[in-house]
Amino acid sequence: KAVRIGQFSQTTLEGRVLYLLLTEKLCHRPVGQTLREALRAGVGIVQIREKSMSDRRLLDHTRLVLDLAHEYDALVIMNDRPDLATLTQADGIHVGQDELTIAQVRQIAGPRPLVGVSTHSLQQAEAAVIEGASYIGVGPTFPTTTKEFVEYAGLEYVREVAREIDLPAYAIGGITTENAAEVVAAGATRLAVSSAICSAKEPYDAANQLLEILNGG
Ligand code: TZP
Repeated sequence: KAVRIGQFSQTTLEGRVLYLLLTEKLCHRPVGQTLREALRAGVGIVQIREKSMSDRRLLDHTRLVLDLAHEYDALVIMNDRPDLATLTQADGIHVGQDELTIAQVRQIAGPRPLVGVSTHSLQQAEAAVIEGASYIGVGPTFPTTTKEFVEYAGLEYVREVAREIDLPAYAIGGITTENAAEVVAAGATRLAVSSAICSAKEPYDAANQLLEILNGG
């Protein structure tokens, strides 16, 4: 479903409360199987996050992920690659604070795709709103081995965003089936995870449990 927001035509994120950052190397099972199980459980957004694939492989991988995700009506976001997102007609692009700005991403990819931004402070979240982000990542909430950080924004930042920011916001960083309830109690209504699903022995069960927690179960 597409809605018009200013000059941008955007796909709504309504109901897409669980976001999977898919990284092949983190997967306990073959990546396609991991993804299918996560989608079957109800993951609504998948980010392709591959730091060491050649562009050719990444293009092939993206096409496979797009086919599978769209079968389940999920969206596919490319980490940091507006060029490849445009070539593959992916649904969106995600950038960090040190990567291209939203305006630069739009110059390359045009008005169609979603553009998400990682934020680590309220000031960055407010800037993302002003710059026209489609959604923000909010973290890191807990220590994680998936990415190196010097500082953790923690649950306090989740609380601040819940109070102050009116944009789809995904808490991220070290979130697991064990601690997700604390994040939801702090006000998160959306979660983004990588290892909690990718590295799980049963990705379907992990995604299902996270969704139950998000839905108050
Ligand atoms: N950005 C903030 S935390 C993070 C990224 C990409 C890693 C999330 O991975 P995990 O395994 O869910 O901690």
